[in-house]
Amino acid sequence: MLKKMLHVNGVDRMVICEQDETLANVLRENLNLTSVKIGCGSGQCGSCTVVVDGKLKRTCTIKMKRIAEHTKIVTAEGVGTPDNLHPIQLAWIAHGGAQCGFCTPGFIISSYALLLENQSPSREDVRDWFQKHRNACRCTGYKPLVDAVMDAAAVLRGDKTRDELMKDVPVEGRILGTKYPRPSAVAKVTGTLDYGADLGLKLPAETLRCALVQAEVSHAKIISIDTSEAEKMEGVVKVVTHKDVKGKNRITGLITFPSNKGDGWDRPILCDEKVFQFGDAIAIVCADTEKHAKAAAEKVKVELEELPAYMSAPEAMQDDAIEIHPGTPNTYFVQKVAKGDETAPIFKDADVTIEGDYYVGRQPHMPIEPDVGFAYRNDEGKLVIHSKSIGMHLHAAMIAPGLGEELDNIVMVMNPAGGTFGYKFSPTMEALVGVACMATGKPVYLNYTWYQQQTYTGKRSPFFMNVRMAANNEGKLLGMETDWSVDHGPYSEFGDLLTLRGAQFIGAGYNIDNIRGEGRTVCTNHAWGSAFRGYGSPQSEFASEVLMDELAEKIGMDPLELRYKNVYRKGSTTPSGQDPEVYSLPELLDTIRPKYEAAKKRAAELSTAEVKRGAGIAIGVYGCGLDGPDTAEAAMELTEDGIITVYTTWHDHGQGADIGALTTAHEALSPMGIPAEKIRVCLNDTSKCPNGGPAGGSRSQVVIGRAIKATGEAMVASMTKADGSIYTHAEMVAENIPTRVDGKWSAPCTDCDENGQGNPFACYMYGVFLAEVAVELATGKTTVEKITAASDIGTIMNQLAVEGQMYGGLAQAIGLALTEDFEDIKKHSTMVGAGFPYIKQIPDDMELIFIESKRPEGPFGASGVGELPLTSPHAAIINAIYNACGARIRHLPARPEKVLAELNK
Ligand code: MCN
Ligand code: FES
Ligand code: FES
Repeated sequence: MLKKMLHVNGVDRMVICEQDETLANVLRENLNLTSVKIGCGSGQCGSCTVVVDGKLKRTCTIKMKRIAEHTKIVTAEGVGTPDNLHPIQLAWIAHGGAQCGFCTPGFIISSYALLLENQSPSREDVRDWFQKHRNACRCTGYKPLVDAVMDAAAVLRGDKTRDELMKDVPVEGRILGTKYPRPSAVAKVTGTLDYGADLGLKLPAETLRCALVQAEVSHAKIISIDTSEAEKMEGVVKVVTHKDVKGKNRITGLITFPSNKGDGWDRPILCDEKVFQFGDAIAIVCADTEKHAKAAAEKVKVELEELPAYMSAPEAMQDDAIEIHPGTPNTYFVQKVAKGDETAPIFKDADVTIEGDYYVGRQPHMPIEPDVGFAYRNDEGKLVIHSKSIGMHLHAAMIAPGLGEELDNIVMVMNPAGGTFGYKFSPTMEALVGVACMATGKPVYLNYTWYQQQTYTGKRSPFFMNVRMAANNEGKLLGMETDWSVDHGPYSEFGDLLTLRGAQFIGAGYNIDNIRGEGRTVCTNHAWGSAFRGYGSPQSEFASEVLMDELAEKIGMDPLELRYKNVYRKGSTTPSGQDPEVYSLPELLDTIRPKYEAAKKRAAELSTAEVKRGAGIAIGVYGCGLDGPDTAEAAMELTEDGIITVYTTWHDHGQGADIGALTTAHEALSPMGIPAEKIRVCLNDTSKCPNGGPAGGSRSQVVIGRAIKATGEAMVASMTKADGSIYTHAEMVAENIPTRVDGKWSAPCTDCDENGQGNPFACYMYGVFLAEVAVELATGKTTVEKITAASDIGTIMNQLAVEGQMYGGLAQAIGLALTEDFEDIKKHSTMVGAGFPYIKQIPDDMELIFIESKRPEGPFGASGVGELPLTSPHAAIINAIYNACGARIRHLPARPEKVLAELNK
């Protein structure tokens, strides 16, 4: 142990700790400075950054023995406070720099150090600084962060006032369509918002800390599990195995379609008979400290008989492959698509046909915050589970039978989350902490390392696709044939639904009268398939958007004009036969056309013998909602203090559920003129919130938005007197008028049938993406120089939220196109190894253009936005690479060696 005096945020603080403890842990645990976040834990993300003796340091890798007595430390808490914000924090709010906010304190302190050194940085200086100091953000696409630093610098220099900085924030009146900051912004920029790991430090002392015993092979039979040595280790209270699970020990995958050959009960909470994938949980050690739990986990002996591991769909589909779940074929679901006439004769007679094989792989979500959760019994005896769940009611139903706990006896709470991007549509650790709490009778806490986050949470499911198109010489599409295999990993969770996305979105955006195709869901031993932003559309539309470019070349048409000829207009139908609710693609293409022409000209001018430039486009379409009559419920309550609280489960990944719910409620309540400050949102607790449904499929603004609107209208009706004046709370109570009202909305939609035909979504999002790239011929390295996105997401409810969604999604699309992967479990288990896009990989030049076609079914005309920027921009990038240098990439990511190999062909 050592004792040191540190000078922290202007005062001397004494710390007593182990020699080998990290500075990050000491700041967090000994000094309660929880603005210091632990993301990667290995110096790759910058979320633990503080200023140490005037220099920026990532504290997760610094041992206390290297810290000198009286070292001066500044953390985000020392930069500004909620009632005295520093200009950097204010600028972060003004530019919507904090989405999930997990990276925010690290960026703020990094900017603070930069501005101490350089009061007038250029944008490139700021970008170089964040790159050098490894400040990583997964939500914002970085551009708003550079905007914020530039503005903060101007305020610090005296070139701008604080009021000028906040000029776009309305102080009264309507907030719809403005840059009104999200309610959580101040807590995020000051580092005072408690995420799961911060709450973990504040749990009762008796809370047990958990460590997992995990499989290190991908497929095996379990012969025995010996916990005897581990049980004797210091501090260990219990080693929990499948034998301690009261219920079925399975998480149900909630099979959507009856033709699915599985029963959905395929995912063990704790492995009993078999290991199905690398990282599968076999036991949970519960101990007094995390260190003791981890040490004991090493001592659990698991005897395994390894089985052949099928690490891709084609491998698992081989005739001699054994069944991964005995009794269920590895190909367990088939989805057909049949629209219009048979396609074989059309292909036979068509002027032009074209065919391509495409692959979009196992993109990892890579939130900066690793998965974290805890569980306890409340005073009513209910099992309360806190996690990053973005589907609390859904997850309770998925885990209750496995735990052996009545559904009514489970309360789910969502902690503030540092990004999920969809992986939390699956339960991850909810059942694990539930089991551990039930088996020990104590509160329990579990925090994954970033390595566990990467290797043991779901990933985007790879699609292996073959697509054929037939057209006439004028470029009119006549027919399409598709075939796709979905590698869904070992667990069935929504795998059938994902497979349906191939039927709905290969060829989306174009009026194709005749389609035939078949897709299938395949069980493999690689990482289980969970939802990921875009959910099937980035795979599906990659195939059709790259093939459209290939078709344009074959016909001799410009790729934009070929698209223009075929996009949805009145009378067109989607691949599932639905009438699109608005027809904005021609206008979006018209908007992009001059920019595309300019981009092609720029590319020709700037290309050199060594570096070729090019421009490419793609259209993107995605539906907002869960298929069919997707439903959400909400409630509102007026309390004595005059506050109206909105209750629903609009789960906040980081996208801005709070600002979405607030803006929608404020607009719905506008006949009463209630100021936004008088509306509170409560979104994260199933014991308080009616079921709004999960935050997937960019559904919340549309579906929950409509439920909030309906509730608001009911509230206005209740609170308005006959003479038009408004009741106070006391008057309502006196007159026995209920102060709480409920509201609900169901989409007027139908599920798709066995041929993929139906009206699954009430609203869609539409976009056209233009990418400009530079390809180094010697290395094959591609740089995205600029992205322009023209989008129609209906009415913009909040400008900061929408722009933030677009920038962040575009950055993820660049990652998907060029670097991101989780194929190689070893190599891709770190942020750097998996191709996480840092700031210099993302262009500062991103241009957003919006048209706002009011959606008939959307609340106040709004559609969704979250997934639009990850539908197809990666296809635009791949098309731009071809335009630049003639290398046609059909297999993502387009890492330099792949581009080089194509160039050398
Ligand atoms: N919005 C708006 N105007 C519109 C549409 C939306 O202002 N016309 C706002 C909404 O109020 C909300 C945000 O934009 O703040 C996204 O709304 P919506 O498209 O309805 O999506 P959801 O709220 O259902 O969010 C989920 C969606 C999905 S499916 C994933 S995955 C995702 C995403 O949004 N994961 C994210 N965005 C993310 N952003 C961050 N920072 N982190 C994630 O993990
Ligand atoms: Fe320290 Fe990532 S750099 S937690
Ligand atoms: Fe940067 Fe979420 S706001 S990681």
